[in-house]
Order: sequence, then C-alpha cells, then structure tokens
Amino acid sequence: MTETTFTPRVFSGIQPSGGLTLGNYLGAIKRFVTMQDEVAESIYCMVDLHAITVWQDPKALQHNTRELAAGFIASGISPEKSILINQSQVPEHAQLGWIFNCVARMGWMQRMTQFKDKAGKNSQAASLGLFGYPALMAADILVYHATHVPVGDDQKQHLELTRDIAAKFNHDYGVDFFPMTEPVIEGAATRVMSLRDGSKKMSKSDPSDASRINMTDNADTIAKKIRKAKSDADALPSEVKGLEDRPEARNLINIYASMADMTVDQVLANVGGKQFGEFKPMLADLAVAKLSPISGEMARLMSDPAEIDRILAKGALQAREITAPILQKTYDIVGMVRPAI
Ligand code: AQP
Repeated sequence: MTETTFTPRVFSGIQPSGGLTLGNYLGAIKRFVTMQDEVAESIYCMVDLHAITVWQDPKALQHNTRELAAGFIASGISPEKSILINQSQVPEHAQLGWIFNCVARMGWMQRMTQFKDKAGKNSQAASLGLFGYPALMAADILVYHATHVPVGDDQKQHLELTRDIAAKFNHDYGVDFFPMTEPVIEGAATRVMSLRDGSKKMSKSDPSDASRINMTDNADTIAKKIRKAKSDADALPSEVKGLEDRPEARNLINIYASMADMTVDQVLANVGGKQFGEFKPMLADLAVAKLSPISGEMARLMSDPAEIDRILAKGALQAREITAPILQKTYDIVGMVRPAI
C-alpha cells in the first residue's frame, strides 16, 4: 500500500473544568499560539464533553467554557487564523469516539495513568466516560486527520494511545486512513508543578487555590502565591545539575525560563547564588508582567459573552467542513449504510 501524505494540521484542546491555570498556559496555550503561524490549519477546542466525565455544575460549565475561549483569544489565538470550537457543537467528535470505543482494547485503557490518578482509590464509582476519555480524545484529534498535537507532558500516554487506535483501525480495515499523529511537547515548562508540592502537577481541580496561579488572578494574588510557594533553604545553583532532588526549586526555575523565553541554563547563569527571598520577587514581577495583559483582555472579552458564542458557532461551521467528510468516509470504511448522494 502506498503511504498517504497528510497535510500538516494542528489540533489541541483544554477542558473547561475550572479556570485556566499557569500550567495550561505554559504547557499548552503558549505553544498553540506559535503553531497557528507555523502550520496552515489549526483547530483549538474547549473539550466540554471531556469536562463532564467528572461532575460539573451546568452554569459553571457554561461560564468556564466561555472563559476558556476568552483565555485562548487573550493569549493570542486568533479566530481569524485558527478554528476555535467547543467540542459539543461538532457532533462528529462523539460519533467517531464511539467507533474508537470499539477499536480500543480494555487492556490499553486500563493502563492509562491519568484514569488511575483521577479515579483515585474508588475507581468503581468513577464514570464510564472517565474511563473511555482517551478514546474520545483520539477521535477529537483524528476526526481532523490532525498531524500535530501540542500538549503538556501529562498527555504523552494519551497521544501514544491515539497512535495505537489509528494503527489498529488502519490495520483491521486494511486502509491507510488515519495519520500517526505527532505529539508536540516542547519548552521549559511541559510539566508545571503545584506551588505547594513539587511532586504534584499544577491542576485546575486541586482543592487548594494556593497550589496554582489562575489566569484570572490579579497582580497581588500572583505575587502572594509566589511568595508563599514551597521552596527550600539553599541558594539557587548555577547549573542544572544543582536542581536534582530539589523539585520545588526546579519548578520555579522552569516557570521563570518558560515565561522569559529563556533556557534553564540561561536563567541559572543569571540567578545562581541567589536565595529564594531575592528570586521570588523577580519571578513574581515577570509573572505579573506576562499574565496581567492576558487577564485584562479576558475580562474585556467576558463582558460580551454573545460575541464569544458567535465565534464558537462560526468555528463549529468551519470545523464541520473538515469533520463531516472524514466521519462519512470512516462510516463507509466500517460498513455503515447511508443514502446514496
Ligand atoms: N501542570 C501542567 N503543566 C503543563 N501542562 C499542563 N496541562 C495541564 N496542566 C499542566 C496541559 O494543558 C492542556 C489541557 O489540559 P486539560 O485541562 O485538558 O486536562 P488536564 O491535563 O487534566 O488539566 P488540569 O488542569 O489538571 O485539569 P483537571 O484539574 O480538570 O484535571 C493539556 O495539553 C495538558 O497537558
């Protein structure tokens, strides 16, 4: 079989399961913005169907979906250059998701560490949706034949599963229809850790607000959270090796490097020898300078929710021009009967 060449296309999504965090921004959105100029077509998604795999208050879900869209736009994603959607307005995601539920194997899904982390000790009480989440995520990506997916490090395993699903579908049906999508996991902050515990990922749903910087936090709150962030008593090292076994110090340095668009080596060359008492105010000033314009613009956009809804409705129409033919072709491959055109 001759190998199909797929046009470069970027897809990625974020759950509106709470407010955006600095982890989402540095791990994902910052890269979304650069990729929209590097690749001809990019689609960015508020994955609301994923969000309800754990309980979401309906009113809060609507608010969070619009606020996430505002966060994307305020960070530099242009609705003119990229297609901006919420997942539930493009039904082909869920439709292909069902087909992939029938392709993915139970054993593959049982190995997903994010399910184990999120379901916790009481996995019997977790929703079926939380277990099946990675098959829907594969559909989100492959319903666009996306070739590149910018994500944080925690999504690596789900991207590997996406490739397994594509390969099994192609193999089982004897086609070369779905691409082998490449994860794009780049930069100094692919895994931003909690400000309270350097071994835990910074997360929207962490019960402790002090553990994260929210994109809507004001300057005082950002400065206070950084001042109180867990650190240690030693001075900062001048070389990366000196960050070994110092997870909190490494995290704060990674955050600084990513926000300043520097490498960790460059940052350490500047701050090596300083105590946290001196470094934390530098980090707070940088964070406020970078994040305040974004939160200001988010607030402005949120004052006109109808405009956000218009952008998402337009995005859904554009998205369906791509997804409807790919789903129909998938149905043909699988053997579903449909009316002759
Ligand atoms: N701490 C992080 N560091 C780097 N990247 C991160 N991402 C999330 N947290 C970090 C990246 O953001 C994108 C969207 O993630 P998501 O909201 O869809 O799911 P998540 O990874 O489960 O994010 P949260 O904040 O932890 O959400 P909740 O609390 O609802 O589970 C992904 O590219 C992710 O890698």
